Amino acid sequence: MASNNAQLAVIFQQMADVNQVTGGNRFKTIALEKGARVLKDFVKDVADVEPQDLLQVEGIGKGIAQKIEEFLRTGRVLEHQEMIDAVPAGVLKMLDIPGLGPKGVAQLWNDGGVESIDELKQKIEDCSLEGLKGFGKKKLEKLQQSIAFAEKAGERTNIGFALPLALAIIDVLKDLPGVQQIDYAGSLRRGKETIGDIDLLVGAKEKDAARIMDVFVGLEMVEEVLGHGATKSSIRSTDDFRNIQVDLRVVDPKHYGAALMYFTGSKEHNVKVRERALSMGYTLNEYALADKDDKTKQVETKTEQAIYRKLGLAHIAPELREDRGELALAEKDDLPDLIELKDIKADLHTHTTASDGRWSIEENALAYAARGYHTVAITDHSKGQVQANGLDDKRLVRHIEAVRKVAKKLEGKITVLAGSEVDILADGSLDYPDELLAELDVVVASPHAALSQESKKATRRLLDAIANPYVTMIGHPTGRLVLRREGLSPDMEALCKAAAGRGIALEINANHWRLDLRDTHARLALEHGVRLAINTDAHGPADPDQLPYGVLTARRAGATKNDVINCMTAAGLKKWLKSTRG
Ligand code: DGT
Ligand code: CA
Ligand code: CA
Ligand code: ZN
Repeated sequence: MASNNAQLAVIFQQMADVNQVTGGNRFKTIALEKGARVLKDFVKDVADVEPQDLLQVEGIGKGIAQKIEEFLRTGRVLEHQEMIDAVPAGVLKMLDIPGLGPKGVAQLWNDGGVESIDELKQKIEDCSLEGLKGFGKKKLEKLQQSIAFAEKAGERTNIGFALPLALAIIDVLKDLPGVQQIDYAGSLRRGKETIGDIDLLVGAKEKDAARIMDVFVGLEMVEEVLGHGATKSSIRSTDDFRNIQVDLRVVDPKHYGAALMYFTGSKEHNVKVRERALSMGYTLNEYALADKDDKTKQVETKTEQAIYRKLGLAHIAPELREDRGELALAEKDDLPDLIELKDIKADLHTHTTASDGRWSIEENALAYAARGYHTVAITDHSKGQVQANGLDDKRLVRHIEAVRKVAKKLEGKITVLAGSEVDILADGSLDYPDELLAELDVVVASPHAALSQESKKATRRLLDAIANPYVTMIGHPTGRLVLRREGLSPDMEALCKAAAGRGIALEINANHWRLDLRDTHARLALEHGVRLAINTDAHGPADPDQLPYGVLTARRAGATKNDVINCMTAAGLKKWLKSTRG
């Protein structure tokens, strides 16, 4: 997503939230939310669109267009800042509590006199919110859990926020004079689902370092400079970029490989590599692999490859550097040939305006055709998802016809499959009868409700879904939301065994809020011979861009393209889908 669009989407969403908290005009909230959604999905950067063309875009009215224009001209929206200034900062922070929402925040603030998360915790504790409308005992207990979960999540951020920020900064720095190499390192390079801070590394000569640092701390996305030194500086990014800490280190290009290896981590991986180096008569630090007895004798410094090679190891992909047995595999040259983004040729879990998506069947399919995919499955929600406009049995029948019609029209361009994301109800039954599921090419069965069910019940529920003969895969099996919701904790081993037995797939939902299966679960699935699916669950045009997060998660699990059904050829996929129907 272009960063102007992303920033504006955040601004409009925040304005919509604050407007609700302050009891502002309802239509204004709707217009702002719509603006935020449209911008999120807008493929072109708004800066490249003529003002009069902007007004032609569905969902962008005069008010929104004026604010976009103001932002492009001044870098901010004045009304946005005024709105934020009018509400106590602690009240705004309460908007981040999962499951509360702007209306709840307004209620707590106006009628409960709560002005911060700490106050809220205190008042729940001493029962002084008793009798507050809409906040019964159960609701308050849930709230308490959400706050505790959010606190445990601490200062980490989703990879989906960290990666775009890192790329935006690199985009500016890479062209500065003297910059010979530049990479993001740390947990971001390892593709972890959450990031503590971003570690950037630049290879440049000492004489160029000061100027590079000056540009870095002066970037427009900088809110606060935490440190400004000759070879290391740290900043905290603005609200629009989620206040993420970014460290930048400049090293001499001669030491770049050793430094990149060191700052990529993980710490645990580094420890194992260093032990190996010592046992072979070397020392290893962020400058060099050197002779143990004479440290001035640097053996390798320039590239990671060379250092690993000297240590008798094949190059280990960053995603595998977690001390999960990768050294033993590298020693035998037995590392998996990890899946890459370009291997993905199908998306098997997508939505359209038939349920809660923001594009038509044809718009969806054409977008995937343009990406070079050979297949897309249309999998709208089932009737249990009332808030998502899920399809009842009758509507599904008509929807299948509509999908078949588009499929026919686009024959030769892309294969469009008729599917459903059918709800796995709390008791393990599916939201459509088998006769209806039999009409579909792809059945993604997913849990959406009752996500705090105890583990045994959750296992039973998911096992029942796996046993259904029409199910192609389980979608986002735990229903967790990264840093927001714990989700189900089923016996993953039992699910993997059952899925392997049925020959069906388990999904890695690539959306950065989900990443479900998570890396360790996906690894377990592979150990049991279960095929993985990597789907984006796209609801609109910007969502297919979530794919990298799913692929990184699969790489962390050690997946090759042969493990992932989305990498099959069109014919291979067709055959595999058939095989799931016994
Ligand atoms: P994060 O930021 O919490 O998501 O995780 P990382 O892995 O990015 O950790 P961070 O930012 O503290 O440090 C970046 C890398 O630098 C880390 O992965 C390994 C390396 N590193 C940092 N401190 C140490 C240390 O004390 N010992 C070793 N061996 N490596 C370290
Ligand atoms: Ca880090
Ligand atoms: Ca760091
Ligand atoms: Zn979905």
